[in-house]
This record gives sequence, C-alpha cells and structure tokens, in this order.
Amino acid sequence: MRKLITILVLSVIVFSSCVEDEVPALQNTNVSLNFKHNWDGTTVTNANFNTIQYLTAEGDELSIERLRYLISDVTFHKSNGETIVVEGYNLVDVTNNENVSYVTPIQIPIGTYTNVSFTFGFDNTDNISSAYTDLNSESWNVPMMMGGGYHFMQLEGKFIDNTATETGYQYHTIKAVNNTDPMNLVFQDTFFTVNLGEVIVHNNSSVDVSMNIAEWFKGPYQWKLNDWHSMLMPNFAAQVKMYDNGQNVFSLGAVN
Ligand SMILES: [Cu+2]
Repeated sequence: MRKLITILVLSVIVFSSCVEDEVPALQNTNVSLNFKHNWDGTTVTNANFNTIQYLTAEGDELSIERLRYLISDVTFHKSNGETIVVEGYNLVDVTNNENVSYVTPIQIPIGTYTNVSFTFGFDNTDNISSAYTDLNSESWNVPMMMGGGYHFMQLEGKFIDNTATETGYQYHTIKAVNNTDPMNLVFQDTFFTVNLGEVIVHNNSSVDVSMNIAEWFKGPYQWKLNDWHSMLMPNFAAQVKMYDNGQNVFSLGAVN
C-alpha cells in the first residue's frame, strides 16, 4: 500500500512537471516608451534649440528654447476589453534630454494589444496640488490663483513678431481656468487620451511615440503667435484651443 502511494505521488509530480513544460507561464516584460520629436517630419532634439528656424502654419518663424510635458497612466488594451493601467507619470524633458525614455514601472504580459494609450497631462484624479515632490522641485506647479495642480506642457522660445522683433513665447498648457472672479474659478478639462493603436509587445519591447511639435500651431486653430504668445496660462480660450490642437500631435512610431 505504501509503495502504491509512493508511485501515485511520484506520477503526480512527473505529470505536473510535464504540464509545466508544455504550457509555459505567461511571460511578463518591461516596455519602454521612447518619446521622439519632430517639426513636420524633421527630427528635433535639444541640439536644434535656440535657433529661429521653424515655420508655423500661420507663417510665424520661431525657435524652441524649452520643451517638457507630462504623460500619465499608460494603458494596454486587450482585444477582450480588459485593460492594464500603469499608474504613474513621466515628465519628458527634451531641453535636458531627460526621461525621454519611460520604462513601465510594472511588467506587461507579452502579446498583442489592440491599443496602447496614455493621458496627456494629469486627469482630475491625479492632478493634485503639490502632491508629487519630484514635480514640485521641477517647478511644475500651477499657482493656486490659476487653479493649482500641475502643468501639462511648457513649450517656449522666440518668434519674429509683426514688427520684425524677436519676442518670447510661452506655450504652457494647464487645465483651462477662467479666474475673472477669483472667488469662483471656472474650469474646463484639457487633459486628453492619446491612442497609439495596435502594439505587439515582445520581450523588452520598445515603443516609439512621436510628437509633431508643428501640430500645436496647425489646427483646427491656426495659431497666431502675434495674438497669443504670453500670459496664456490664465487665458481660458487659449487653453481650450491648445487642447483642440493637441489631439493630433502624437503618433505611434517604430515598435520593436
Ligand atoms: Cu506656466
């Protein structure tokens, strides 16, 4: 009897180890998102900064002196409707070439995803004033008189204005706020979801995400820097137009 039990136990062990060999466990991997930048197809890095050399749809000539923006909650969508939400954020800093590559802080199962998305900026759950010490030390905050929370993007440089003078512009995006009555701030959401489309995740996949900076000035509102170049944070109408123009700035690049 004891011998029979031993044989049974052994065979169970052998059987289960066979099963393990034939059906490997679901494999997880890191995925890195690599943020790349261009002006209507011409690569832009910080090496191209500080020279007036780009032409907007409106015909304004401009330089870029600073570009940084925040993305959050990268989400992997499966064909069955399930999603894997990667809580967290990444401040892409093109000026200093920092955080241009973002490795997901959790591992993702290898496989095909019908869509990979992320939030441009912070949604209202995450946009909590002074909540993130690393962002505070980057001076990424929005003053309380403009609603608090954080910036979504800072794009700055110089342009040639209609008096042929080099003039600074600060294209800062935040949650739209009307602060005409400081005691009764009126808000409109301006964070948005970027859908990259289908991505096949391999082991240590790298996914390129492209931003065409020219799109911020292109449409549906053809941006006029002479009208709107500074003090744009408390400019409710400008913020809504930035939101509209931002819908087409990102696209999926190479996936490896
Ligand atoms: Cu600002």
